[in-house]
Amino acid sequence: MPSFEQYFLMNTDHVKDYVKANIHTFKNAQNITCLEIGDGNLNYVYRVLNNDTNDSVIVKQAGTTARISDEFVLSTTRNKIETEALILQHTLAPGLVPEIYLLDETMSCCVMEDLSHLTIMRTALTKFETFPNFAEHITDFMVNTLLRTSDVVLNHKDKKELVRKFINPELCEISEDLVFTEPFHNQFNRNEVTPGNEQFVQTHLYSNEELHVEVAKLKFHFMNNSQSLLHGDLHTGSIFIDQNDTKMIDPEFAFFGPMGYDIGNIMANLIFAWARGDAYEQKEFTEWVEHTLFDVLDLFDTKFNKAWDEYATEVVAKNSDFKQHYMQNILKDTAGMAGLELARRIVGLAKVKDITTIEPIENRLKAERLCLRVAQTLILNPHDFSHGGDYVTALQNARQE
Ligand code: SR1
Ligand code: MG
Repeated sequence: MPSFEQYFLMNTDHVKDYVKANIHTFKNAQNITCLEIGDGNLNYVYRVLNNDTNDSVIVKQAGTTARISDEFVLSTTRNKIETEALILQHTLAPGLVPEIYLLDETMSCCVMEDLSHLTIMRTALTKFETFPNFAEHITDFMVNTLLRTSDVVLNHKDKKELVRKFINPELCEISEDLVFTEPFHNQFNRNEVTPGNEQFVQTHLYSNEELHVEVAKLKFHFMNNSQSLLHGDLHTGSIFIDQNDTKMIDPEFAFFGPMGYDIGNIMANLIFAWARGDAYEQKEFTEWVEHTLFDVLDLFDTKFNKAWDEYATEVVAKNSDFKQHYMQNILKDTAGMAGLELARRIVGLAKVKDITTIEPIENRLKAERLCLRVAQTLILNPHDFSHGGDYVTALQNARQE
């Protein structure tokens, strides 16, 4: 058995030994199964099952490059950031993230609660499944993790310590490139525009100077506003779900940035689900998505206001006009960031199954153009999006164009 005292990338046999050596419920296990189940772009994820007791755990290990492409050479310390984010989020939003059993900084891995009885939300949405508790759960998660890591609530020195702890330059660079830069310029060789939409992308993204200015503002806002501890990659592939539970996973992109980035990612990924539902004429499903878009933003607003009154410690924040100003800025950021996520997942390196699996191709092209039209509206007119209903109206308008 390897000693696990020096980092190496484990295979399934190593992971079995690792769990036996480190997790007491597996210590004497004779009959262990281990499967690599990761489908993300960066890391390796193993499900380890003790067949005699039915105990199971997840082991997640960071490699030295991203799975999606060797071009991304990354420090394996990202696993520590992810695990520490999950530990903090667990205290702020209990029940909404997996429980961590072990963080191993040498092996750049963690062991956590097995959530494989749940489904990845994006996979379920592509089958037009709906989730009645999603809006409640995601808004509980976002209000608690975002507001309660901001200067509104935290002692400012403690908050600065956390900002330092969660400095995450490599993963932030990926977002700065893939979300804020490459989708809007055609000189980067990582974009992939679906044949048939080249001219549309040229006009609406690559040659759109007015859009470029707003994107630049959003990029600098992302890099320079350490407002809250973000999940940093809060899309529907980072959520496990069923009819009762919702669990947010994979915060390896966590860092202190503008709250609107997380909220905007959720809104954009619901829009991808809507666009797919629309392409397949799934009326009941698209209506559920519309209600959810509506509820996510409006519940966030209501709960955030309530939590502010309960948790704010900053003296100057105990002022209702300031609170309103703060919320208006979050909603404006949310719209802009949602627009960026919509654009980058259509033309950039990391796409989404909701759209890429739409057939026939004409319908995919149409859904992509719809997403890009909504993206443009969100980025250029973020002040027009202060309610969930404004997103639904934008979708319906873009559908008519
Ligand atoms: C190189 S990583 C590509 C994308 O996958 C992650 O989930 C993030 O969304 C990132 O932008
Ligand atoms: Mg991920």
